[in-house]
Amino acid sequence: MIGSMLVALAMQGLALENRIVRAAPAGGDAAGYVAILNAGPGDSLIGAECGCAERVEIHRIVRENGEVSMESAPNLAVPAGGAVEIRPGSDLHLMLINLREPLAEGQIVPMTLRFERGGAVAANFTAVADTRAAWAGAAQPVAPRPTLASELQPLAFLVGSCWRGTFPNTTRTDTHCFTALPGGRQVRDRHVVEGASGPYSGETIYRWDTAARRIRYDYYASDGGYSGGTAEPTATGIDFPEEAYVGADGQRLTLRNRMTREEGAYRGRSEMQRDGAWREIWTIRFERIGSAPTD
Ligand SMILES: [Cu+2]
Repeated sequence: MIGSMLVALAMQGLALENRIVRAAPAGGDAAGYVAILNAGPGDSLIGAECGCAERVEIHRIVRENGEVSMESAPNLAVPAGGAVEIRPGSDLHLMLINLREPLAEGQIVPMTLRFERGGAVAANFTAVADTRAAWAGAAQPVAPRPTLASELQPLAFLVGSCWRGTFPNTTRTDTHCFTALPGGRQVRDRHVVEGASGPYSGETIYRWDTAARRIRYDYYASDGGYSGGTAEPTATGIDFPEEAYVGADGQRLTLRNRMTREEGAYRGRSEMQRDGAWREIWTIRFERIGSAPTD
């Protein structure tokens, strides 16, 4: 029965399955359950609402010194290409608090789940008397194939999007589009600089270096220049501590770059080493301008 109501929200990369809530009288509380499948980049469940209840909280069951209690969790991570099951019998449930109306068995209960990245996702839940039986009877949710290898997760926030920044004091723009290669073992960043004297573009491939246990990247530019280095995840973004760049003219440079995440954007800072000192080349804020084209 529940299986027939599956809705794949493919556009957002988020799908909600096995949506059930326990039948309960008005004025009481009811636990809700759902399987969240995420075919897209990493996300986080940050809240839920139901017209049927005063409020809905994400609850986690805590066992301490033989006592069982519930605490409200501010959010719940939903990994890229993964699934989270808020399942009867687990430590997680959605708590519908102070029901405004009775939830009778079989009743459709519209709810909205809010995700940090995916925004509001509305879905109909079904009130059931026995949540465990209903969950067990539902089609087993199948986690989507990972879109990105776990080692490349620090890049996940970039993947699937295009970002554009303007070089300081110019009208020159730099546009980067990040996609995962088939299999999710590499990330490709294609960029194009527009507004310069001539056309300039390039491509970076990121991959996990199994020997060095680091993310490695290699860049090839349309003018023949190339570079490479490693990427280190930080608390605020990604560092590229040492990039060996060879220009079209054969000149070798040592660069370092830092990517700092911001709301809907990231800040890129690039420095060059000269005479033992680091000098800034530029800092550019790249704003997300849309989805990356798939090919
Ligand atoms: Cu609870």
